[in-house]
Amino acid sequence: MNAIAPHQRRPSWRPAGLGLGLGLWLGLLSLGAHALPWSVQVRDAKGQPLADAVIAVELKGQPSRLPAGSKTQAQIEQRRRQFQPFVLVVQTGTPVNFPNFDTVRHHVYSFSAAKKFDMKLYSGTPAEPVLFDKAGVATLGCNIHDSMSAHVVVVDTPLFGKTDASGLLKLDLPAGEHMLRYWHPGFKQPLLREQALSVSGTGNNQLELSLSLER
Ligand SMILES: [Cu+2]
Repeated sequence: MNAIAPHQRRPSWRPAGLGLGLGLWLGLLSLGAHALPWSVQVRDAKGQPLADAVIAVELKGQPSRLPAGSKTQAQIEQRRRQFQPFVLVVQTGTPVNFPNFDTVRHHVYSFSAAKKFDMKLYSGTPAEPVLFDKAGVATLGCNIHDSMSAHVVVVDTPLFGKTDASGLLKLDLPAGEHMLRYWHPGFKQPLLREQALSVSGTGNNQLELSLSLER
């Protein structure tokens, strides 16, 4: 099972296939804007598709945290001595649970500036989730199992996703001049890169992104 993404908690009466938070969607309606299909194809410098690239779009370059009182949560499971998923993307302000489904105990920690925490040896689901309240990349490990690793990428927008095995991600975005932020586990720095993103109301909104990974 994967993380509980915000879209999996979408109330049934909401328009299907729309990757927008409810408040944002209502806001767009009131502005008369509408979401357009947009896609990004991510490849490495040799042209190979890159899975697990994190893509986040800040509308008009405006950062936005998870609204107070939101029920959105996410999780990274521990199964067969692995974190699942390997890369989790959440909006700033999202609580993340770390349930352990293994029979062995794990000790999950992060030393990253974006979020430092330390959950000493435990079984089952810790009572309190970890609140990711600052944008950035937190790299997780387990003190017992050195091969366990995962990343929580915290972004200031509800418009985000990860590329699939073919390096592709589709989002619905309103036309305008936005800010694109992206990251990949192959980056050495825990910093999202950024570039301006223009979404056209009439054109073909497909972006090709080529990433040079520092291996
Ligand atoms: Cu462990």
